[in-house]
Amino acid sequence: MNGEKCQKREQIAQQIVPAFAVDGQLAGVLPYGNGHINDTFAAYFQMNDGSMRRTIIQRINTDVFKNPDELMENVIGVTSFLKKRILEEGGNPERETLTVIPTKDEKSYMTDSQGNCWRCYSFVEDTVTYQMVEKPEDFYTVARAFGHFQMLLADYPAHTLHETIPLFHDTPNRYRNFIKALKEDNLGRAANVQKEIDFVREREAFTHLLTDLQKKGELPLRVTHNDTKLNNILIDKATGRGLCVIDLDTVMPGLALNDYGDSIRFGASTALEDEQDLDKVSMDLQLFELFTKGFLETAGRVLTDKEIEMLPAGAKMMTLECGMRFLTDYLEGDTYFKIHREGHNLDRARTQFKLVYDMEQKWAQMQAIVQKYAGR
Ligand code: ADP
Ligand code: GN1
Ligand code: MG
Repeated sequence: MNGEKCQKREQIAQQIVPAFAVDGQLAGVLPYGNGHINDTFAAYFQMNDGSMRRTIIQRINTDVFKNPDELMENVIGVTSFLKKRILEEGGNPERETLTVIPTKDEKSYMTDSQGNCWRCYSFVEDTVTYQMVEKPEDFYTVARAFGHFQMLLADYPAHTLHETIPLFHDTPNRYRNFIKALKEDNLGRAANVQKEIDFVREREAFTHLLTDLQKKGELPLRVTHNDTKLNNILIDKATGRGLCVIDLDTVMPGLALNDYGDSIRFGASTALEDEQDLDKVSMDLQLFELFTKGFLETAGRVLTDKEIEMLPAGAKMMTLECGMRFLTDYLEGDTYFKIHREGHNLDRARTQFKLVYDMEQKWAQMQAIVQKYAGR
């Protein structure tokens, strides 16, 4: 661990953790998880009876989430609502959704002397997150959990939710941002990536498909998660089941297709999101089928015929959009997504475009699978 990281852990232990209402003696702080946006740590506590307990301590990325008060209001609203619904169903609200641990003065987050915002969650123990599906059948239970999450939030008062990132899945707007970054080309990187630029430009018309249908009233807005990748669900170690949907920062009104699509983008891939050997990257039809089955068994009851018909388009849209976002960030000098090596965002963009291409080759099979589980 480098000096800067050690200093940060020291600062978190001395200034951040003591602000939260957690019992026990702080024993240490370690970096945790693989998110691209927030800085996540696990804080370990020694309890009076000698046992250890840990909590999640997270620095909220306020470059991305500009209004932490509104963000935390959403998180508290959604988790409180989910806890009631989970209890009604006979589930365990401590494990099946996030629990915000307040500060000692009963705030949902604290601000440190440098203006950084920090929050604390209970650690959901005996769970694991994956960067890739390990056992195919797990992906089916993940689909059920994301579908179920959407079902549970179907009656959530959508008008009370703040829009934490404006135009988050407005794909035509993402395309415009990409063109702007390309025109500015502040780092002179565009010349390296002509093939990727052409790939995106050829698909401009497609970027409008779902937003146009929504504007025409043919696709409904629902309360959705908007970031349903596999590492945003905690999987129960004992049962292999999708247990707890996390990373609730982008819960906002959106399209059900985007939640379905983002899960396919990440979880139905045969390779990691940043794989450099593109021969390894494809969209696995078996995983696509398992996810489609699980999602339609749970969320399918409320989806309209049009939504079901458009599921493959949701998968392609989220993959193309994410690829555009990675490429835009590469052109802009890697200011949004955390990177861990040079060209990291470009590697990520390339895997997404390879997946889009592969979906285009498998389009008829994807549609047939969706119809097989449409159940009507
Ligand atoms: P980011 O927005 O950066 O993706 P997340 O909220 O998804 O941040 O957290 C990053 C990682 O930390 C998750 O992928 C998961 O592995 C882990 N994590 C987050 N919250 C919890 C929790 N309450 N219990 C256990 N692990 C968690
Ligand atoms: C980010 O926060 P995280 O790592 O779960 C991003 C998603 C992207 C994803 C790509 C708020 O998700 O939109 O799809 O990276 N989250 C935000 O892996 O921008
Ligand atoms: Mg995450």
